[in-house]
Formats: sequence, C-alpha cells, structure tokens
Amino acid sequence: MKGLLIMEKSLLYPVTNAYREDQKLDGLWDFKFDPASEGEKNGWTEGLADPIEMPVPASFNDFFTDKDAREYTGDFWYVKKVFIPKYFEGKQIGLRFGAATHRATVYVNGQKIRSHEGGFLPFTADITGATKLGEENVVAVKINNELHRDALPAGDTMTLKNGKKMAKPFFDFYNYSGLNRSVHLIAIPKDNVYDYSTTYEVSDEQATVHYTVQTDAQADVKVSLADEAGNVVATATGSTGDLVVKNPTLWQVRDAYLYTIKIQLLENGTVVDAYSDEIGLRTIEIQGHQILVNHKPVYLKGFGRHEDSIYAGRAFDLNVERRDLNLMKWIGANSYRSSHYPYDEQAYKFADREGILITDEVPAVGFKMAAASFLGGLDQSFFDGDWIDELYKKHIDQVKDMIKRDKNHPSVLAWSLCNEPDTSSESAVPYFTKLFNDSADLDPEKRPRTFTLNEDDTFETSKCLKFPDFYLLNRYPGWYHKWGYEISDGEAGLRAELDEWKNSDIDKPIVFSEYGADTEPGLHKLPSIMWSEEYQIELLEMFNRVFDSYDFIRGEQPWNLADFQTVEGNMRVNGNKKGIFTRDRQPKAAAFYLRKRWNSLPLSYKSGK
Ligand code: BDP
Repeated sequence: MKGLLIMEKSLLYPVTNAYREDQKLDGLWDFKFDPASEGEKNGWTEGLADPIEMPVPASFNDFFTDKDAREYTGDFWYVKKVFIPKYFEGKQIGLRFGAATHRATVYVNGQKIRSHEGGFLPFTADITGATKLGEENVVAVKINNELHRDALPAGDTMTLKNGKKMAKPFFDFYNYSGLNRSVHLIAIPKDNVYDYSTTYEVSDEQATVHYTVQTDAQADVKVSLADEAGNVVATATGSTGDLVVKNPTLWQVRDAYLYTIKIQLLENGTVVDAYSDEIGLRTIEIQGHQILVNHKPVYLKGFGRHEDSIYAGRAFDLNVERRDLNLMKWIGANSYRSSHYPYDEQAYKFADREGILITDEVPAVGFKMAAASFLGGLDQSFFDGDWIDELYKKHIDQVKDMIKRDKNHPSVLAWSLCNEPDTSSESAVPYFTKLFNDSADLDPEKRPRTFTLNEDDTFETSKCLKFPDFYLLNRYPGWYHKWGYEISDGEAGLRAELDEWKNSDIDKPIVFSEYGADTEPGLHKLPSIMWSEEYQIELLEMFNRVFDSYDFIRGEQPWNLADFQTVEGNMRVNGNKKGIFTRDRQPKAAAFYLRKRWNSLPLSYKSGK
C-alpha cells in the first residue's frame, strides 16, 4: 500500500483546499479512567460503558471536584464516534492529534493503529485501512500520563499506601493531562507533499527563498510566492529551487509581513495536491554578542510562558493566546520562550503575524536530580542515571519533531534543547555532545541552538558551556537566595558571575531567560516585603540595573508572563506566582513598570545605532 506511512511522517499543519480535507473533532468525547489498565480487555476500544463527557481540547484535571480524579495518574480513555464521509474514498485518511499527554495509543473500530510518546507534539495515525466510509467509526484513544525518568518531561510516578498512583514531576508545572490540543480528521491525496522547508538570503533590494519540497510521488513540482495582496511575485519549478523577490517586504520584529508559498504537485499536467503556507522573508544569525535579524541587531524583551489557564489547564485556547499576545504587545515585548515545551502550532502562527520571536523549547525539563528533592539524598548527577540511554532516544526524537514541525515559522528564532539540565558534572558532556551533534543538521536554516543554565550551572561550574550558540541564564538572586533585605548581596553576586563571563574569551550573547519573584496580587507593603507587588518591582529594577551594565546581555525575559498552576507544596501558594500578570491575565504593578522600560528601549538597544 503505497505511501501509507508517509502521512505519519508528515507534521504539516492540516488545511482544507481542493485536494485536502481538515475537520476538527473538538467537542465532547466520552472519557473514562482505567486505573487497572483493563480497557482493551474490557472492549473499550469500541466504546465506554458509563462514560463521563469530557471537552476536547482540555486537560481533564480541573473539571473535577474530587481530588482523586484531579490528581489521577495512569491510563485513561477518550472515545468518539466520527462520521467519515464517502468522498474521502481514494484518499489517505488520518487522525491528527495536536497533543496527547504524555503517551497514546489510537484505535479505530477496535483496530489498533499506532502509539505515540510525547505529550507536546502532534502525531498522525493513518487510519485509511481501518475506516468505514459513509458511516460512523469509533475512534478510541488510550492515554497514559505517568511521569518517568526515562521520559520527557522527567519525573517519577509513585504509589501511595492506599494504592493510588501519584505523579511526582521533577519540574515546576502541574502535570495537566489529556487531549490538550485539537484532534483533526484529515484526508490527503495518495500522492502528496509531506513536507517543505525554506532558507533565506535577504537584502533591501532582493530576497531569495531557497526551497525544498518533500514528496514520494513521481510528480512535477510547481511553487509560487504571493504577497499579502495576493499578487504572485515569484515562481519556480522542481522539488528544490529558488524564488527571487525584488524589493521585498521583509519580516521584521514586531513588524511582520507574510508571503504565501503555494506548492503544487502535477502528474501529466494535472494538479494532484497543493499545500499553501505563510512564510516570512528574514534571516537570523548570531555574531559575537549580537543577535541579528535581517543582519540588524535585536534586543529581546519578553517572557518565559506556560500554556496554562483556569478550567482547561494546559489546553490550547485561542482566547487566552489572543489575550496573551495583546498583553505582550501592550507591555512592549517582542519575544518569548515556549517554556517548557513546544506550544500549539496556532501560537506560532499568531507570532508569525505579530512579529514576535520565539525560542522554541523541547519538553526536556526536570533533567536535574536536585529537582527531585522529595526523594531525599539523591546526590548523583541526573546524567549518571541508568535511564539516560532510553531518555536520550525520546529526547532526540522530540527535538527532531519539534524542528520538523516548526522550522517554517518566521517567528522561530532559536531552539532550546533543554531547560536547566544538570551540567555541572562531567557525565553531562557525552549526552550534550550527542544531542548537539545529532541535531546539528535538522534545521535547514541552522538557527541557533541553546539550553537554559540553572543557577547551579555557572560560568565556573557548568561543563557544557561550549555547546550553546548563545546562553540562556535562569537566575534567582533576590528570591531563592539572597532574598529580601539581602538583595544587595544578590546583586553583587550576579555582577561577580557576569564579570567572569566578561573577562573570559567567550564571545556570545547572553539572554536572561528567567528571573523573578513570587508575588501575591494585591499585597502591598511599604517598605517592601517579599511576596508584595513592591518587592517584585524592586527585584526587576535590580536585574535591569545589572542588564544595563553589561554589553553582552542581549535580552531579558522575566519569569513568567502570568501566574500558573504547579503541584501543591510548601513553596507554592496555589501555583507559581511569579507572573507579571495574574492567572486571569490582569496586570500586577510590575507590568506598568516593565511597560515603561520596554517601550523606552529600542529594538537595537546596545548596538550603538
Ligand atoms: C526555574 C524553572 C521554572 C520554575 C522556576 C521557579 O525553570 O520552571 O517555575 O524556576 O522556581 O528553575 O519559579
């Protein structure tokens, strides 16, 4: 059966056009927990007895009023009857899951189709051979949300004395689970475009788009590029080629312009498939201390974020995303990090249109034994663990999928391959050597690759400083150490570390990718006290003084755009409160302070222009 697996290889975002069909299967699905993992045995692949109705996309957790359900860890099922139309005949038919947290197996009409691991990236199940056309088909998905050290994001799953399982994340965000992103029913031609990529050369007078189209079909390829008014400005033929645009309008930071690339496959002169997408003409480079977009230096202002909101947990919600982007524009931000996992594709489409730069992060988080402190006495390095080989396979797999999925977005500035790994022991070096070698050629644009360095991984202690193309520093003086009235010592310590970078021969930019103070909205105190809105501003002022004194600091992204949910614990009051905005997206006092600063800093800050 020619090409069936091609569909599963493709991560192109679904579209409807004359050749392709895309139907969203969002809405209510039947849902049921399966604590004894007996679903298959009990015939749940063909329907659930006494199901709960569950919205999709959503995390199941916060809908429940009882704690056992909210904290549920193990297998659970989603089932939906899906009508598959007759006119899909002759096409490849698939189910595309935007995100199933963390591992899933898909069944259609009782037949097992495929499994997938990784709760923050899409996958397609090719169901062509299992569907009944012109009828309702039963789609069943078994999901498992356990955390393990050999999986991303890393954690443990423990069993309580009462027999209930509990997720123990090695990371600071709630283990929201379920079908967190849309499910699509898609139909595409048997001979199809399964991927494409572009690289750019740009100047004010001319831009060249070098493109590559991937198809297994013996077909002719035609490509065109249209401007925002719909005028075709360049055409080319062949599966690789160049589109040359005279007097181009470049994609600029906070001043985006998108062209539409249209790819057609032709057999004997007849079009058999077409795929269109919006792209931006721009280049990205790191040169010395500078981050360059279209050969011009940019200074990053923005945030670390989370996909997190009330009720639906980690579900992608266009409404929240719209609000977040408006908040970012209002405050003068131009960038964010998709901490700590790749976000829904629609977030990147938004950012493409708004001219926002994204550091795209793979869900490699929790790779640090200190983060597993509840286990007690674990003094080994995370990378000495016997789970590392298995973890690496999943890690590089997800790096591959993230880059494959997101490479064509003009908004993607860089790839973050890990958050706060334990890099102060030598055992991290072989792991990172492999990670950086194996990912070197994945992005045709060769965008910069990096990872964030935790507080313990300093200029002196980290063994992995040679790997990143630029540095992301997560630093918490004034909060996790040297806090309150001691903050002046925190500032001195930060300056001492930065002086070491300054006096070294490292010639790469540093972006501060995390710093901040938990802040209870509405708590005011003069003089300030930790947790008050005044203290959050004082901490930001301290960091900003430091940023302004070092030329090689080329970006500031405080933690976090908004408050977000975490596990309960003695360090968290209903979640992490380091948001500059509350969880319902209203400003804390710090938002007005940052807005003033960021709107007065030019994009080219520190470049002398
Ligand atoms: C950093 C983590 C981030 C946490 C943050 C914090 O990267 O996920 O939420 O600390 O503690 O270490 O607020």
